[in-house]
Amino acid sequence: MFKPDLKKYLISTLFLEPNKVSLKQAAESIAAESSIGTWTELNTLSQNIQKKLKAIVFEINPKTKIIKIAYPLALFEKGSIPQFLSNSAGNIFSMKLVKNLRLIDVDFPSSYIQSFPGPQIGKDNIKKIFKVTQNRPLIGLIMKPKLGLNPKEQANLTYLCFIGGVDLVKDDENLTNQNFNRFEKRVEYCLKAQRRAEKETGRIKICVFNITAETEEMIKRAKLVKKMGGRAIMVDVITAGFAALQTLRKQNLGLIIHAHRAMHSVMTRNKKHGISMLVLAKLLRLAGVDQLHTGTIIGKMEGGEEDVLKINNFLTSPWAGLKPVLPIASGGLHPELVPKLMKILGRDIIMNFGGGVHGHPEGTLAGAKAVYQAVEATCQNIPLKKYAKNHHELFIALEHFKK
Ligand code: CAP
Ligand code: MG
Repeated sequence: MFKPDLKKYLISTLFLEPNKVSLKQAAESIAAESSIGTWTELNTLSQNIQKKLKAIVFEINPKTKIIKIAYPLALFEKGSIPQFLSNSAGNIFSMKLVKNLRLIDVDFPSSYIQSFPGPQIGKDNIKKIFKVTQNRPLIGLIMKPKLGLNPKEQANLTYLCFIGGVDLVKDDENLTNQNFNRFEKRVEYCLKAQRRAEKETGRIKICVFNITAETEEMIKRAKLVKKMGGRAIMVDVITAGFAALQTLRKQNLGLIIHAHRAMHSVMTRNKKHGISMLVLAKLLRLAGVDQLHTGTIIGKMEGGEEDVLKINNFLTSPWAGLKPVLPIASGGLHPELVPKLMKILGRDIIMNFGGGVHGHPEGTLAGAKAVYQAVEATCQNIPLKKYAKNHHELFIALEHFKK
């Protein structure tokens, strides 16, 4: 049996349900279509090309329908995520002889990984920036409503969140540069609020601005954030695209890149078809995001414990010298969920709250305080109910969100 040299081959692990052909036949066709072959024999395909570039199916498990394909490294252009996707996650999903196909995992050779920049700042430096001396998760805030606030209103709320104990305040994924909230004004006002809050609290506070747009505009916005003294930007990495993200990363702006994954479920949600979030997370680490949404397990979005833990473990572990990425738990979170979340995901995360802060019956400031109190209590192993006895905001939040 063929055993690929992991330095010379890129390995794809796929779930494959064939359509009207055998598993072996479908697997061979996929390997061919995603490398040098097509639906018929080619007069143009020399022995020499085959020897150098043929992809090899080296494992087929008829029970689990999981197959493994080894791709010679020479098939790939180094440093290009679009080319990787066009090759190993492209036409194969359209083939009639495939009923279902899911790219579960990819193992990249070190030399391929090292042809990408990876995160410029990365998990450990983000934690250093915040001087998170006590080992606690960072607290992130998503501005709500998603759309509709004007820059002044957003800046006022940003200030309240920071004062309440939040570390990072970010735009929502669909807020970019609409008429009611112009990007430049938002950056100006929110950074003012950030500076004021930093002065008053003596703590580092960071606004994360959603720069998502076509590539040149996105870079313009990133540079504007930099010029105005900002420290972080957010990109909707799936909708903006990997190429755009790679171009942005190449600018080396020294800004934290927060990766929002809106639309990922089009690829990741169907367990039998598409591309797993783990594969997307690997590609995003190659491209160089610093922090990435990976799921909460217990919040409002789909995503099971095994999958989320696997992704978070990958992002925070060493990987051929590329910096680790900070995972973000987000979606449907509120104070009551903090102990459970920290028990499952640990402290090396950002916990993001939107509705769980702005939905507090006593307002955003109280909501931010309640979240901070929940984190404080959990870090000291104090049950929330007990802590809430002399922490009013947490008490109200626990009463309200349990409904
Ligand atoms: C959460 C959120 C985030 C999701 C993204 C939202 O708000 O702002 O975009 O968490 O999902 O718009 O839903 P709430 P994921 O806190 O009010 O739920 O992290 O799974 O990619
Ligand atoms: Mg959102």
